[in-house]
Amino acid sequence: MSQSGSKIGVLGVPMDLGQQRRGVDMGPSAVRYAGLTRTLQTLGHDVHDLGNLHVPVAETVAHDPADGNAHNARAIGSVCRDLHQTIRDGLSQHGRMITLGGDHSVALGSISAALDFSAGQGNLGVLWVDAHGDFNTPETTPSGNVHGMVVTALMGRCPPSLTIGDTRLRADQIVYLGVRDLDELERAALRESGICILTMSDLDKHGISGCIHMALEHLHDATQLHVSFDLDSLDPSIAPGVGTAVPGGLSYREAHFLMESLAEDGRVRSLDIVEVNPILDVVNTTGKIAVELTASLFGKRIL
Ligand SMILES: [Mn+2]
Repeated sequence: MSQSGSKIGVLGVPMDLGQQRRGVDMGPSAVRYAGLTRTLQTLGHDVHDLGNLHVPVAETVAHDPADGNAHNARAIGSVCRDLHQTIRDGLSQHGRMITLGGDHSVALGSISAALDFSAGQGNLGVLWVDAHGDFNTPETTPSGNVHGMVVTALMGRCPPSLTIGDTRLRADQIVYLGVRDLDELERAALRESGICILTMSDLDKHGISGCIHMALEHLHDATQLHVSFDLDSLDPSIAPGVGTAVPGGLSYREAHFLMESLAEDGRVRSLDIVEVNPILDVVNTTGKIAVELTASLFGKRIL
């Protein structure tokens, strides 16, 4: 990803059905307003903004008893099937795709697309950068929010309404970074999952450089990488505009060093920027940091 002059597609998904705080549907606008396209163009990239995918307004989505403990699952699944198709087409056409959320449930569409896209030609690795595990199921969730069930759904452990595309994510294909807040049953499930999880404690112990080394070592077989970046992975002091802020997150430089290292690695083909909530933000601080980190991922260097 460090090479300039490559094509990049950008797709907004104003999704707020996966959680209960209003405002995250304006995330794509906040990140565009902070200068995403201009910043990537400055780095020499050919940026194609595909606009926003249609997402029904929360107030118009009727409660569906069939969703059970996964609120809005059918509506979210329907949007994410459209998203899946658009990202698959986008990866073929532009080579690299950025998905602007919206809440983290959009990763159901973007990652399932990257999985199907890579299935014919190699192996996908996923770096899940998040304060949370997003590893609940309708059986374990304390909230019923689908943005907390995304990884389990990608692995095929959630109902069919949330199971998208043909390829299921395997435990060995994903690495978590930045984790510091897990629900009780979710923690037990993650411990048993065999997934490589680098918590904030691991970061304290090994440093960001050590953690990135471990993550990339774990994903060394992958021919292409997907980065799913939840802005709540950052410390709330530098990214206040998120729905579920947790103290003790990644620092400004740790996050940039991660993105710079991934740029150097060169395998990232797709990125999610999720959970930016301008209503909870302070003068678009979180939108701006999302753009700066995306620039680092796409080749911006200090020297
Ligand atoms: Mn998340």
